[in-house]
Amino acid sequence: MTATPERGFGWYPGRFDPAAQSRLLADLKTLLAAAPLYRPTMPVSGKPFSVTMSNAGPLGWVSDRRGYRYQAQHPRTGLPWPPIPDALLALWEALSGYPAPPEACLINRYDAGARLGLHCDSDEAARDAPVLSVSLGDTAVFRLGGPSRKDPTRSIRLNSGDVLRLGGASRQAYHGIDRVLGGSSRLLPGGGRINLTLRRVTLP
Ligand code: MD6
Ligand code: FE
Repeated sequence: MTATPERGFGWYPGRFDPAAQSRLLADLKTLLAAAPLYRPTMPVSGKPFSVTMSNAGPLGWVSDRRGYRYQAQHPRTGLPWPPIPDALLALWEALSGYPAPPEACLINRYDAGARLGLHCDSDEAARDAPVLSVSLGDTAVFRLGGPSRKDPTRSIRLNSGDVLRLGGASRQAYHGIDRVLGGSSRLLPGGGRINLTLRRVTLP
């Protein structure tokens, strides 16, 4: 036995039902009023991301010319990130199999044409904790590969309310968003997609 199954890869279609999605969206609206979405830039090149971002929790993931890192303050407002909504803390309790709470909830917003290149989440010291994600709004074409960029990949359609866990071996797997299917959900006014990723950053 090498992996604990409940901490490995998991895909939970419709884990949040439509009512729970609406409640979570209401929480996000309040949260984003305090910590507005902003457009980060790539390290070195300074190229803007096609997604806009914000965070909740004691730490937030940020990217700028100086690199990728976690920090306690919103880079535009200078204020601490708002707390992680209770529904997401409960999700982590239920599905992470990890003995300590998440410290960061990265909020990615995809408007028309936005995508996310193939990457590995590797800026966390707690690489033994899974990363959990919640999808809201339009369906995304998620690409999942292996630990090497050249490994074969498969494609997963993430619908509104779906939860994904990258844990165990899949924690080191390359993944990204190829595209978002416009008009596939009516949850977000004006369309688009929001993805929330819950991470443990520091070793408990
Ligand atoms: C997204 N998700 O769904 C991007 N990372 O928009 C991720 O990059 C991700 O869904 C780690 C674990 C789960 C994820
Ligand atoms: Fe990721």
